[in-house]
Amino acid sequence: MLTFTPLLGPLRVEFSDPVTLDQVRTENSALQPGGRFKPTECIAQQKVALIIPFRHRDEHLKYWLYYLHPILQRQQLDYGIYVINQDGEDTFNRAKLLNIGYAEALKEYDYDCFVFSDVDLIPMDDRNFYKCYNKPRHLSVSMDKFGFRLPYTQYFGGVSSLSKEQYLKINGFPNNYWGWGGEDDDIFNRVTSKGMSISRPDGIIGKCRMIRHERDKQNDPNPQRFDRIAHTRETMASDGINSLTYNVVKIEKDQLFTKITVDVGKP
Ligand SMILES: [Mn+2]
Repeated sequence: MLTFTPLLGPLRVEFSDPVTLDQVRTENSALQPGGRFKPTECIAQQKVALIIPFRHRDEHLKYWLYYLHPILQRQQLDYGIYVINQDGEDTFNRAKLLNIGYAEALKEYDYDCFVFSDVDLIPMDDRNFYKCYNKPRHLSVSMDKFGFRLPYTQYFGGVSSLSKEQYLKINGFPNNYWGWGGEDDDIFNRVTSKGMSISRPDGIIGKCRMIRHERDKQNDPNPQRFDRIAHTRETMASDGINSLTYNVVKIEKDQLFTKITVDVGKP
């Protein structure tokens, strides 16, 4: 007899019904504190840390947790959820928050795979495995926002996964992209300049929905992004996980996630 739920394939995803954290907690009673889960029927192939860069998006986080926890459990992953919350109101730095998530998750557990996800992106098919592959993987390939297709071939934004080995090979992510845009292209450049290519699910399995929202405050398009992207090859050896500095302000353990509030500095 199966005591776990098998994969369902295509999923209904919508953001009209209200969701409360208490409801999500009740529906995910098998979780350990900090949003940790491990299958009981088998030994998971990978230990996966899910890293979410965050600020003022509690409404989106509720939906993310509501949809993702059951999916990740059906995928039989040994996983933990890390919400990396940028303290203060200075300019947002997504890629630096991702680096911090990598570093902080490894302080807790011997993760070998890292899935980096925006808080407002929900997969529409649970065959889209939130795990690592033999190449860095782009998971959000077919977003409703872009008419369910890639905005451009090199697009690596939204949701991606890298094994620890792949992440270290590219020296992690850039720390100096302040504001919106470019850091995902820089990461793509890091991957290809180290001789790797990316893998993707097909456009059906890779469908996902983005929760509609206004542009955040203190996250205006970064005017330096084009110049920075043009120089990834020269800068990546000295800017990355090997140069990461930050201060942890607070660590909170919810049943559904670990929230780490950090001071990332300013431009
Ligand atoms: Mn968005």
